[in-house]
Amino acid sequence: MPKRDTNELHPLLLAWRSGVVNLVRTIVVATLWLISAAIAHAQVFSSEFDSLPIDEGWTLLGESCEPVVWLDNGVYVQQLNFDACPPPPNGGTQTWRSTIGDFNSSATFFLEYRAETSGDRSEIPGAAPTVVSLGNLFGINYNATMARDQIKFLRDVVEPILFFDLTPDVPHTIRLELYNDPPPATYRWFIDGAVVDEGLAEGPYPADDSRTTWHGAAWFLPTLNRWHYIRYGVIPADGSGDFHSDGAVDENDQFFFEECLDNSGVNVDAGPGCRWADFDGDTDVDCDDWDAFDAAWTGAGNPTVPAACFVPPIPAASTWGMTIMMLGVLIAGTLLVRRHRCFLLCF
Ligand SMILES: [Ca+2]
Ligand SMILES: [Ca+2]
Ligand SMILES: [Ca+2]
Ligand SMILES: [Ca+2]
Repeated sequence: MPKRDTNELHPLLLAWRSGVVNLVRTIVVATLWLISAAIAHAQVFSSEFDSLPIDEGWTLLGESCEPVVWLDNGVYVQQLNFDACPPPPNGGTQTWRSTIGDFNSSATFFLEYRAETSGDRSEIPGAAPTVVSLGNLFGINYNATMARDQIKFLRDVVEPILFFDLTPDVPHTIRLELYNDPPPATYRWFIDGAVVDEGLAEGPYPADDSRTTWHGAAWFLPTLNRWHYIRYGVIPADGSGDFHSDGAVDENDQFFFEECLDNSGVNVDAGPGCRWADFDGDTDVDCDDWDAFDAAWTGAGNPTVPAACFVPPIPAASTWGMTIMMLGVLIAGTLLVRRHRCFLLCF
């Protein structure tokens, strides 16, 4: 059958076909834009525990002996004991996981978490009371097991195991930074902002089916674990104001900027997790940095000024004039009233 010449198609059919092509093109462009926007915004994953882990992107890997959990003002609490399955060992546990394959081939990567636990250091050999680990199926493993007053870092089964004492009964910020490119890949562990271990890594990470796992457990003793946040992703550029490395300085960054500001101030080192917020590179995050953050703002409108950096507006010259005139009128009025009283009462 001879092919029909397009020119023979009815003008209405041609218009309809052109409309469909344009619609498909628009949908494809919009979809690609949305995908690129999602990827761009996914440079940092943050779980702040304003809601339950399941609602913040974590998958429950397993639990046992009826862990009791709740949220407490942005903190996820795990109460793990032996009530449901006595006697020890091996009481309550709860384990959460997330794949981090989106960050494969990243030049840099960090994981930072803030937590506090009542669990005893004697629990550490039993992978308790808290564990955070990064690993994959090819042997790379970064593992932090934290108790009330001690933490153990395990980088691989063949590497030295490191123990550090911790101040008990306060939350601690644990941070791992990985530098993959340029090679050779290196790692750096921090406790509360201070480097405690660094060196050559086994290889670039994340790579090859990577995942992060966090876990609470009661081995021989009960524990109360308080998880403040867990964040990971690409290390944001120093002084960029762009926590998520998404090219925008907006309300998504402001929460983290204000956290840095609250924990720092003039000449107080803000720590490795806040280098991106330190615009002038003097290690602190103060109101000078806020001014730079404000100037770099690309979000809608203007950012809300943090209370620490709020400066009341100075009255304009005309306002000063009005104020002085009103004060003069008040003083004159007071003097007149006094004289009037004296005229009536003083004779
Ligand atoms: Ca929190
Ligand atoms: Ca940003
Ligand atoms: Ca400063
Ligand atoms: Ca600064």
